[in-house]
Amino acid sequence: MQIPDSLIERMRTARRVAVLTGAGVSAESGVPTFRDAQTGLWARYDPAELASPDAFRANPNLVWQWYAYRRALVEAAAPNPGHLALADLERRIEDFTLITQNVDGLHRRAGSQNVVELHGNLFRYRCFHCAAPVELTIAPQDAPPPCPRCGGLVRPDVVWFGEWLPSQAWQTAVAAAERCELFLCIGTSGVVRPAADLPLIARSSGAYAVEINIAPGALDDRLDLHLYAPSGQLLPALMT
Ligand code: BV8
Ligand code: ZN
Repeated sequence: MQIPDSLIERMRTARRVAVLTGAGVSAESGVPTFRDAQTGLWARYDPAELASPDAFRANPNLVWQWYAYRRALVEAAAPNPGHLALADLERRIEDFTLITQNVDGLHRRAGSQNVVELHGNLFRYRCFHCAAPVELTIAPQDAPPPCPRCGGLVRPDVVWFGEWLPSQAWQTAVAAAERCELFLCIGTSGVVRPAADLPLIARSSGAYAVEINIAPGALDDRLDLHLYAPSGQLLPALMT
């Protein structure tokens, strides 16, 4: 993959950088992306159907088992060179914000410190009824445990479709997109909003916006540069 010298130069000189990642950055860690056919048991369910409050209300055990399955996948996975390259980039850039749609926690495991989790985290829990945070040392496999505070059902602390993003995370992400001079949009289909608006907010605020993906998607032709290669290979090359 030939990386344009102009981008290498921007990476060398940029002082304010924001990055948005999607499921594609975890693909090379063996974590299926949202729109890949989920393997095995989950091939017949549409993830967007499971990741919703209605699905949890209708069938809490099924939704809970889907997240238990995904936690097991992530626990067996390791950060890949793409995650590690982004952690390295954070150490080099004075004003660096890593914004992720992913809920797998792999950026933090790779050493990234300042991670804005727009959609929550698989390994955090809260009560579906009273919203109290819930600590689980061992998460049960087959059904949600009861909330210690109100007896309601415990849910994963992730943002489901139709739910608002955590306002602090969203405000931090928009502020970073508005002030950055270089915006990297990596491994996302650019379908889910409002996250997908961030590269456009950055570009309209004067940033140079780059997409890194293995194939064109919803963001195609809307950013300044589109590089098509696996992020686990391209990001380390970008950091040299
Ligand atoms: C909200 C947590 C306000 C849960 C997730 C019309 C307009 C605007 C909005 C909407 C609309 N219709 C509906 C909406 C709202 C909806 C939405 O955007 N729907 C979409 C489907 C149209 N958004 C919401 O509901 C959001 N909330 O809008 O609140 C509101 C309030 C009330 C009522 C209405 C609105 C909340 C969205 C958050 C949903 N939660 N995750 C969980 O994970 O279980 S989103 C989920 O999708 C994951 O977080 C995932 O990360 C995310 C986005 O997907 P991607 O990350 O892009 O992953 P995907 O599989 O799609 O693509 C992978 C990409 O990687 C591909 O491009 C592939 O080519 C690439 N790739 C693969 N391998 C590699 C690679 N790239 C590089 N290297 C590789 N090796
Ligand atoms: Zn409760």
